[in-house]
Amino acid sequence: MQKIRNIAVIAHVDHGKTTLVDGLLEQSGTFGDHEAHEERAMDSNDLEKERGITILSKNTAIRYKDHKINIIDTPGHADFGGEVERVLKMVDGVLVLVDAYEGVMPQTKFVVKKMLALGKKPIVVINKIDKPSADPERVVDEMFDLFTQMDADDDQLDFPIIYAAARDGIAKMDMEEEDGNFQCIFETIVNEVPLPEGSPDNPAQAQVFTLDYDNYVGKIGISRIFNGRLKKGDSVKLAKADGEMVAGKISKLIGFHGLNRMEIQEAEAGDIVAIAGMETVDVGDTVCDPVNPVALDPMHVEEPTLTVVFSVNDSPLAGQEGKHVTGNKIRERLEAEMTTNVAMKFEAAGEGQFRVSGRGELQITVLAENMRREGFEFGISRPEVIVKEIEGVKCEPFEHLVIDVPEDLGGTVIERLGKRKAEMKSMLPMGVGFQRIEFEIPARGLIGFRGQFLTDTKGEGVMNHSFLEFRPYSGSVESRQYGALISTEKGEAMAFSIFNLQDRGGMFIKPQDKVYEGMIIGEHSRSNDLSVNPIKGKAQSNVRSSGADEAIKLVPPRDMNLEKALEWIEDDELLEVTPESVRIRKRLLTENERKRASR
Ligand SMILES: Nc1nc2c(ncn2[C@@H]2O[C@H](COP(=O)(O)OP(=O)(O)OP(=O)(O)O)[C@@H](O)[C@H]2O)c(=O)[nH]1
Ligand SMILES: [Mg+2]
Repeated sequence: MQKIRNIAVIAHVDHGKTTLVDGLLEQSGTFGDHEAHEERAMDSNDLEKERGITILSKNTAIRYKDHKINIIDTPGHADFGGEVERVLKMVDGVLVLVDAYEGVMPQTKFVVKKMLALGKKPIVVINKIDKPSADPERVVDEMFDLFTQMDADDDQLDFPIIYAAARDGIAKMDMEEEDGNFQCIFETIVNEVPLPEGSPDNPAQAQVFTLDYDNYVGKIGISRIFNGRLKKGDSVKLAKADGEMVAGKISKLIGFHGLNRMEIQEAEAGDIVAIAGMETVDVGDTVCDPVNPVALDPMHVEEPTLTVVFSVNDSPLAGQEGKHVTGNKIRERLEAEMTTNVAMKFEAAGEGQFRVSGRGELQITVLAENMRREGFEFGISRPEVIVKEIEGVKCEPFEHLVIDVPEDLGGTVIERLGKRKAEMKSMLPMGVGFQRIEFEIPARGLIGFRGQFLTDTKGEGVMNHSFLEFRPYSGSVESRQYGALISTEKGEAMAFSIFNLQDRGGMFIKPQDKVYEGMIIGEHSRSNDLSVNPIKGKAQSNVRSSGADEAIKLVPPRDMNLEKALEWIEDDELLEVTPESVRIRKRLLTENERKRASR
């Protein structure tokens, strides 16, 4: 039997997980001498590269001496927290990273709690010790406090600590020591992480924790083998969550090494492999011995907390920029998404309307962004939190929110959050004129808050939140304070009119942008909506001289990307998303319709 160690890398967003995995691949010699690779090589899909975040957990394997170490890199963003929980069941130990300045953040708490509850062996990595503001001692204390609060057992509390600058390939076991390389990380993994339990001689049991899709072999289940052996061509039984047993055959077995996947003939207990050949495979399913099938405990999939409605685009500009515009196309695409993305749910919600639920705005934005890149055009409604009844009480999701703000702005932010039903939990100085304030807040109160927060803190504030639990409904919360500037005309926006409208509020459009009646072209500086004409040329001259037009000095428009726009809209508004544009509109396009509806 091989000497295998299975570990997951977990942390708050941006604390350096993927960078650390790069270093582990590099320093174990897994990349090979001449293999070119990009920074954060595991963040392999386009959106991950562009945004610099991990969206999907991914696994790799390295060799260290005569050990094979399977490593699963997980996403740190709270919206993808459900992934982390599933991944944790597949490993025997974890590297918990924490930024040497930022310290314990909401998602650190979330992942540490799950990891401890599952009885995993932690190795704490205090990362980014190179930062001038780094305070490793304070952060170690914070981690001890966190582990104690979360009922770590004695063995878990006795965690090894590694100090690292992952980006520079530096690590050491003591801050007083000279900088070393990752040798100490490999040694700690090999010495501290328990060997996998289970035996190759037992009947086969492998559990699927991630799905993948390949055009040639179809659906693939990435699985940890807990018992037995799996061979290419084996007949197996697939145990589903509902107890059903489906007969199947392993058409292909795929192993991992570094950034490569290769076909293998056989794998045994303890290892992590990809299994192809079973179209009905789902996350949590057990691939079992056909004669003696025993299912493993099903996996708990976190429930969605947020929902939006995707709809067929019915704006006056519909069909001009996208390839796929019909309800059928949108439905097919959403259905395909749900076959591999277990954290999201989807249901039809009327003619050309589809309710899509997930763990947060980012998860929904990532799906929408992928779809527009594939040529889709569609509308999206304002995100709503999912309210559910628990023991007869109406409950809604609550979040743990941490903000870091310049000291003189704390008051403003606290007041703002108070109106959104946030309850302050603590306030601490953070050095260099900043303070850290923690809150518990209904998720509803956070919708649309980020933009306001950045304005209030002049872009200097940092906010982080992660899901806490469902709690009784907290009554109404304050939402957007400003009205919309709504176009009354269809045509192309003129610089001259935009110039004249600038006093009314912040503009979202620039000259020559297409507009239509009912489209929102800016944020009014007052609370009411205002109808305006953005296509009026310069007075007294019917010649729209573009030369003269360009000479006007305009404030650059506010960049309303998909995420910002989604946060901004209200219930009576919609986003219009196409491969080329993100427009904001009123659901009801004419003023008459809106008046009638408001009566
Ligand atoms: N100064 C410093 N920066 C680092 C270090 N390690 C990583 N970074 C930077 O931190 C940023 C985030 O790194 P990632 O590796 O993407 O972080 P992550 O934890 O994988 O992030 P998510 O997957 O999105 O949760 C990048 O800009 C890295 O270059 C370090 O040791 N020192
Ligand atoms: Mg990452």
